[in-house]
Amino acid sequence: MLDEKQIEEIKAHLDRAQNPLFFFDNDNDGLTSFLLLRRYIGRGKGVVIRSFPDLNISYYRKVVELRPDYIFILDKPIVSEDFIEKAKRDNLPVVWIDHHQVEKPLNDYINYYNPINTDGNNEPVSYISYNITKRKEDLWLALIGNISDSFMPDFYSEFEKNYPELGKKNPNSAFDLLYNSEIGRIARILDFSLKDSLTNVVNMTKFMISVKGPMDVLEENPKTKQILKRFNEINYRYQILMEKARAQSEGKVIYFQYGGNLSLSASLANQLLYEYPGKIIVVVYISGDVANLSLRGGNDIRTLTLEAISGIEGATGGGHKNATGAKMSVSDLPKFKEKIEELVKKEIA
Ligand SMILES: [Mn+2]
Repeated sequence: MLDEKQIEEIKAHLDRAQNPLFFFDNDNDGLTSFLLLRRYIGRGKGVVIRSFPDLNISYYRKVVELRPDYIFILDKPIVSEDFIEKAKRDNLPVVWIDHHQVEKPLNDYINYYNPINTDGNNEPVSYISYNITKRKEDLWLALIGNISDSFMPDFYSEFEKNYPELGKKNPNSAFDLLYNSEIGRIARILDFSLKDSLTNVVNMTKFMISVKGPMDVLEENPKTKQILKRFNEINYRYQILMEKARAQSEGKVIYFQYGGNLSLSASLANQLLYEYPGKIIVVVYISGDVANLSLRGGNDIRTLTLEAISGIEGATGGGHKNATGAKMSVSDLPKFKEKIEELVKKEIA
């Protein structure tokens, strides 16, 4: 976790920012981090980052368009050097809060906060954000971000006391809550609503900035209609993919490949890991010539991922010790699959 001094520094940045622009990662940890900070200071705009693996230079157009006096970047492991250079030239302070393990060095210009560099732990950015804002009425949002990133926060008992009907008694893990409780259902609704069109994501974000409590997300009304509709559509497709993936779960490595116009890899990989603990999960989404992968399982999936892509030209990958992503050309997939099998075998021996 960040230390007291770092938390105070971030608070001071937020206080100084009159018109901040928040860039956040395209998942529940990124979304709820933004919501926690935005609801705390009551001003600023948010932009979801859909470029992978970095926040790329094309997003600087939002800075030009919205003319912020501060840039906050949440839950994104890489920011393009051009983006930072432009911010520096425009004299815009950049505050970057992340929890991914990344290779140094970073540009000195950035105010960079990462718990890994403080005490070695990697609590989600939503956990850090909650510890900055400490707004009790937003505890449920923080919990959604945390369990979506497979993290069980120390404030769960407080949540359960306030919302006994949404939680679960003595959950085994964060994912136990994600898949087997009402707050988990709300988390899954938000996760899929991030996969809607940009216009609908903007509307969802606006709704979430002023939402009173978790029950408001579940209630069907004009404001939640599109969110719930999108959830039902995607969940239908998602359940079919889960069934297909379960059907190929015999080996130590569950390798599941699919296509279509929607990537659900991170969600699929998380649920497969929950249902098949001890296995190595590789979920591959194919879009044209490009394969996007989500990997889970084992003691250190990060090392395994990096080793498996090391011989493949143009492949990128990284993330956490327990969850990674990778990207490569479709033609390199057989080689990658073989390498994974080989590495996993070696580890067993
Ligand atoms: Mn994230």
